Order: sequence, then C-alpha cells, then structure tokens
Amino acid sequence: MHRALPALLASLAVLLATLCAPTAQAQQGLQAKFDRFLDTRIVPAARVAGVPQDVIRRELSGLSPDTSLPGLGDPDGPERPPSVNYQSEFRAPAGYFRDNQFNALAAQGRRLAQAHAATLSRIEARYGVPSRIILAIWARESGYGAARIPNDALRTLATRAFMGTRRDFFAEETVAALQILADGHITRADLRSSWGGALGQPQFLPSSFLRLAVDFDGDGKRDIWRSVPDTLASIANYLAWHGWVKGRDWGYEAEVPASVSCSREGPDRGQPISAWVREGVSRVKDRPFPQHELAQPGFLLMPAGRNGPAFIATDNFYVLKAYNESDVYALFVGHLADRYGNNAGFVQGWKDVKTRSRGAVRDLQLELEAKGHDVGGADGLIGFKTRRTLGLEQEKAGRRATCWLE
Ligand SMILES: [Ca+2]
Repeated sequence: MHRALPALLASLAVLLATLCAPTAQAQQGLQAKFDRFLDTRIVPAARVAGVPQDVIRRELSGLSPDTSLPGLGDPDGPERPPSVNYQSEFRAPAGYFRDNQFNALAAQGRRLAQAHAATLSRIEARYGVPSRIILAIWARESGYGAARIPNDALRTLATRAFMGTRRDFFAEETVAALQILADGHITRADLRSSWGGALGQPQFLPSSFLRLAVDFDGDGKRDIWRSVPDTLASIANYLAWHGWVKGRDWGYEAEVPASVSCSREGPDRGQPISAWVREGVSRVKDRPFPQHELAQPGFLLMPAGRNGPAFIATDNFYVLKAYNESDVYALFVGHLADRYGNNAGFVQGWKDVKTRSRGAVRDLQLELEAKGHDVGGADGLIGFKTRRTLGLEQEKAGRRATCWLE
C-alpha cells in the first residue's frame, strides 16, 4: 500500500462527513441567513414604503425560504445567470401554436364572452381595449382563471430576492407584496402566485398590481384572484396604461414577396401600412387591410423568419409585449383573439425550423456582435434583431435570406 493512502482515505472520510453533514444543520444555517436578509434588506425597505410595523412582523415572522423553486443559487454567491430556457415562449415558434389548443380555448372563450358580455362591454368602453384581446390574455395567463396558482406569493418573492436571480428586483416586489397585504385587498392565505411570483388570474407582479389592478365590481377590493370583473378590468387597464391604441387591431397575417427582405423586420422599421402595400405586401386570403389602418404605421413581423407566417403588426402588438417580452407570446394572444371570430388558423404554415441550444445561439450572437451588428444582446434567444441580422448576413453572402438559423 502506498504510504500516503491512509492519510488520503482519512481526508476523504472528513470530506464525506462534511458533504453529508446533517441537512437539518444546513437548513438552520440557511434559515439564519434568510432571517438576517429579511431583517436587514426587506424590513427597512417595507418601513420606508409605509407598511405598518405590525403587518411586517405578522407576515415575515416564521417565513422560511422555499428551496424547491427553480432557478435558485447560493445566497452568498453571485447571482447565477439562468442556464435553462424555462420560458416556453422562447422555444422554436412551430411548437407554440397548436390547433387543438386554440380550438379548445376559442370555444371556451366564446362561452365566457357571452357569460360576461355586459361586464366586458363596460370595460371596453372605459379602457378602449377590445374584449377579445382581454379574453385572450386571460386565457394565456391562467386558462381563464382555471389554472392552479399554487405558491405562497410572499414566500416565493422573498426566496427569489434572497437566493434567486434579479435579487434587487424581487426585493422590491417582496415589499410591494407586503403593501398589498397592508392595504387589505387579500388575505395572506389567498395571496397566491406562480413560481415566478406573478399574482392571480392576470399574473401581475406585485408592483403592477399596486399600479394597475382595478376594483371593477365595486366591493372595495382589487381581487384579481377570485373576481372576474376585477381580473378583466385589470388586464384592460394594464394594456391601456402601456399605450393600447384605441380603434386599431394588433396585426394582420400577410404575404411578403421575395422583393421585401425579411431583414426589415422590427418595431423600429415601421412605415404606413399603405407603403407596405405599395411594395407588394398583401393580406392573406385576398382581403384588403382595413381602410382606417392604411395611413397608420405597420411593422414587419416574421417570428420564424421565412419559415413561417408573416404579419404586418401594429403598435398594439408591442403593447401586448409589455405583458411578456416575446413575439410568440404576443402573437399567441393576437391569434387567439382573432379565432373567437371564425376560428381560422394561420394561412401560412410553420416549418419545423432548426433550433440550437441557448448557449450555441449565444455564441452565434457574440460572433454577429463582433461583426458590428446589434442583435439585441447576446442572450441566446432569437428575437427580431437576431433574426434580421441573420438575414443581412445571408444576403451579404449571396444567399436567400431566411432570417433564421441554417
Ligand atoms: Ca373588487
């Protein structure tokens, strides 16, 4: 036996003992750190925000971190950048638009539109947002309120502020949740959120709740957990506040001739819809663009480049993105809103496009940035700036632009 081996085995034993240390002890350590974090970070900020001392004490005493949440790291270490693409919105577009899902949601939405017709028409009159858009967001966020919203919001938010990513952001949201409780809109037991900390049927972060949630049924409480009128009006108020343009639609599926490059996509490349028409862009099924839209700005939108349907989006499409910074999210909402009418799918199909890992996309974005392009940040996600840059590079290389990975 080698002379060093016994010593090595001994140190291995020590290492093993350390690694397998009673989890209870580790938990106690984590709890103590969490308590310190609440005392030094959350409590003072809540006081500054005007949350009464008795509410702070009542809600934070006995609070423990929820280590079962995804995306957490070491509370003492640096914030871990997200390595997993949790949000399905950022996957390849084709899998996101399933006909059977739209069929079910459209049928259910039509029933709900009838059941809540009077409320919806009052909301539409007050906020200028069409009922079908409000319904579609309600569907996407919580399955028209049917989705289980399982988490204790305060615990979820405080845990994220303590050991998740974007800690300062979630510290502010934790304080906002305490303000909601102090205002008495909801009891602690009913203050439920998603694992991301989004509240109730419209999935508002607490700061959005404080700013934009509405008591529409007039009971004095802004209840986006149980009240349908409050939920629907809050969604409408959110969109109105983010700039919904009354009287305009979200966008139109369009046929884009080869002479109009897909590299012209984006909200910063708009022109009057009539100018797109002059360049040969037309609406699908030979329908004209509505007369009142022609002089208004339109934006080329091609979520899968040349591998899927194309659209002329309006400013309202980008208002939908205030809800979720993803083209396919906003398109899902707009498309569902259209399907409450004739329930017609997209005319142009989604091809099974090539995808790569988020890391590989990020590497590609870094290469494009090195060439002087603005890809909207090398985040591994394929947004319009990345798509149009891919198109420009393809054209430069003398190939047909697809504005997608090849
Ligand atoms: Ca209410």
